[in-house]
Amino acid sequence: MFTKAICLIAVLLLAGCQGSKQEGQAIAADETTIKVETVRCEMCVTNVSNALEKLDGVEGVDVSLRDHKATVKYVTSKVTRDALVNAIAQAGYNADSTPRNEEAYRELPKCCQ
Ligand SMILES: [Cu+2]
Repeated sequence: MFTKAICLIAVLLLAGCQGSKQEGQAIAADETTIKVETVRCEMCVTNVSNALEKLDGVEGVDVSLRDHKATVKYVTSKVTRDALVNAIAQAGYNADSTPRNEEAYRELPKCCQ
């Protein structure tokens, strides 16, 4: 009887630990805002959005043409903020203090240059 009670407590404790671990993984998402000053038209908004959305771990992107900023929701265990900034720069747009990739910039549609 006593041993059974110990076993039951041990099982409950174990289940409790696993439960809280899963909760921790579920809330590992963050939201950040990145300055994208060279975004000038809807095509730019699409280009920047696509560059971010193809990254694994990005859950939501909102690029504001008026405010020149990209708001990104991402899973911190899958992708870093630096990787988000780099993806924008590689698409041909300045991102925060990271300069755009000039080659990618030259390949943008004329309306975006
Ligand atoms: Cu454009």
